[in-house]
Amino acid sequence: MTPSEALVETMAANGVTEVFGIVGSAYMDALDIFPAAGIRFIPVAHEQGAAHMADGYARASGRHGVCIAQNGPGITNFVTAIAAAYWAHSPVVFITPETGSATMGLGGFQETEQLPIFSKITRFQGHVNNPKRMAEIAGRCFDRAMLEMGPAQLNIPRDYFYGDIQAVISPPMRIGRGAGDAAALDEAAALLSSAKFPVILAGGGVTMSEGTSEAVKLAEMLHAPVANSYLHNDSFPASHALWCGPLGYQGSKAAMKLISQADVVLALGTRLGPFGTLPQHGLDYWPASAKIIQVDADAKVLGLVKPISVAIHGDARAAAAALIERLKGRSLACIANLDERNAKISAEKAAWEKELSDWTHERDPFSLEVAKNSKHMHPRQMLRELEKAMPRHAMVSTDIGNICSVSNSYLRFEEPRSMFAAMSFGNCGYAFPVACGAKIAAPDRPAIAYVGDGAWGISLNELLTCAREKIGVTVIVFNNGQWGAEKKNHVDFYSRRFQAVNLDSPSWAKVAQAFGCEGVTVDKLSDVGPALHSAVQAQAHGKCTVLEMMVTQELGDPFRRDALSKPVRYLEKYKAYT
Ligand SMILES: Cc1ncc(C[n+]2csc(CCOP(=O)(O)OP(=O)(O)O)c2C)c(N)n1
Ligand SMILES: [Mg+2]
Repeated sequence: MTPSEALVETMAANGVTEVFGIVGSAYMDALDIFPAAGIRFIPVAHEQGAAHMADGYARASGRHGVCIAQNGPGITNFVTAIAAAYWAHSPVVFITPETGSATMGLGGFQETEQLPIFSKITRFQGHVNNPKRMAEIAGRCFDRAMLEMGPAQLNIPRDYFYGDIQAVISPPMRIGRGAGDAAALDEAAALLSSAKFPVILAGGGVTMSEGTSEAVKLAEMLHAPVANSYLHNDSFPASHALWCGPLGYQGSKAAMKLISQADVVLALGTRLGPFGTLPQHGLDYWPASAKIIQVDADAKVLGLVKPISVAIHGDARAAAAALIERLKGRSLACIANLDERNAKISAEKAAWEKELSDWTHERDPFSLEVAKNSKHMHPRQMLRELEKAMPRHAMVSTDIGNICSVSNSYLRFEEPRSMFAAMSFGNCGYAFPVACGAKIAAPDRPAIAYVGDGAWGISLNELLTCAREKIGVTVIVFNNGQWGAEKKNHVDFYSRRFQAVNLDSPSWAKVAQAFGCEGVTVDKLSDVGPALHSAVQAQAHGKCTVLEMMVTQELGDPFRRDALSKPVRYLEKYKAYT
């Protein structure tokens, strides 16, 4: 076969049915035969969108997301999205055709070294150094993306698509992780059985390992409250009596107050990322003296951020099942105070729900001032309406911004693979293309993106893709006329010296219509639910709708109070800038 055929056959062997990208001569020989291999090529507006879509596709399906682009600029356009996929543990295989091997290093057309650029944001880099090795190296990229749960790069000098080779297409190699070291599991079971106030922190690993039912069973056995790790609100069903909401920025006070009382925490499938456990709502909730059992499929993150007592290198689902086995029939200290703990769980949850319902608007002086004469909706009330109207089985992606962050308190899910947030990389422009990819992976589920009006400017070009490819997603654009999250820092630290934070924008509803999508402006709380409902119905007809929510400029708590300090100026000319 030819190397192009070997590549495409390897993709087919790995179950690839969709690939995102922008057409380019570098890989046209392979692209030509995609249809014959049953692969749909989805042309996008910007390669960043392609890689985000591959990320959303992978996160929604649990299968590889794949993208490809032209050597040089097409590939450098991938960078931000690949970094985001890296921190989201998304098994994206990104194929990077490179300058031809015969001219590499001469500074020809569209030439840049493509491996160093991605070296720190990729779990595996495969370089086809000889066309005869195309199938072997491509296959390894697909295997490693799953083994390491993250992006794998397949770099191919563009002349290596051509030639006559002998190739073996190996079947995919999926390596089971297992529950982890038996002695560590024994130790964890002993700690859990002697715990008086065990709490489970369910992370992304629960979702990725399809371990929800094991997590539920273990929680029920211990009657342990369960918190979601930051931006993994789909790691435990929200309707369950033991669910208490997410930790971290704009998370649940109930989760924070309950975990602060824990004597043993089971951190199940979470790296305990530093941003996700920062104090919030004035609560420094991390239980510093509790025993922490951490389970993760990546041994390198065990004990990396927080001190832990027991490290379990294993699959979250398998480890939970192994712990259930060990705890069966054992006497559990936490059963003695069951009623008392149950009462605490319900009381904290009820208190937080009441607080959220009463928290109709922000109450700091800036927010009160800007909202006073505004006819627009309060963001929190609008978010509550969206929560109430959220369809069953919805997948929601969220961007980076003040309102998207506040939405964390109002996003609850019953099933895994439902929430796709920008995670630790925190790039504005994430949510919309990710929702497009998720929709293509799961066409029967509603796909909804939450995006601030600033971040919308980065990503709205993919409306073209939605219109052209009939991708039915719903975008909720929060129009507050500002880069609000950054403006909040001007308010808190820079004496309201606003610079580059106010946005003058066209009607986003009309812009959407000009792209061939639906666009609706929503200015009344009572219209929020019905507008979401109609937009979700339109998804079935491949219609993308932008719901432009007109909201006040009030601002919730900032992202990084921890990382800023009041300005200090020594030079005379800057003295006024304090
Ligand atoms: C790509 C990128 N550029 C800049 C930032 C810095 N940043 C973080 S939040 C934010 C403001 C977001 O504004 P908007 O999308 O309008 O949402 P809002 O805060 O107003 O709700 C900016 C610029 C970022 N996170 N990512
Ligand atoms: Mg904004």
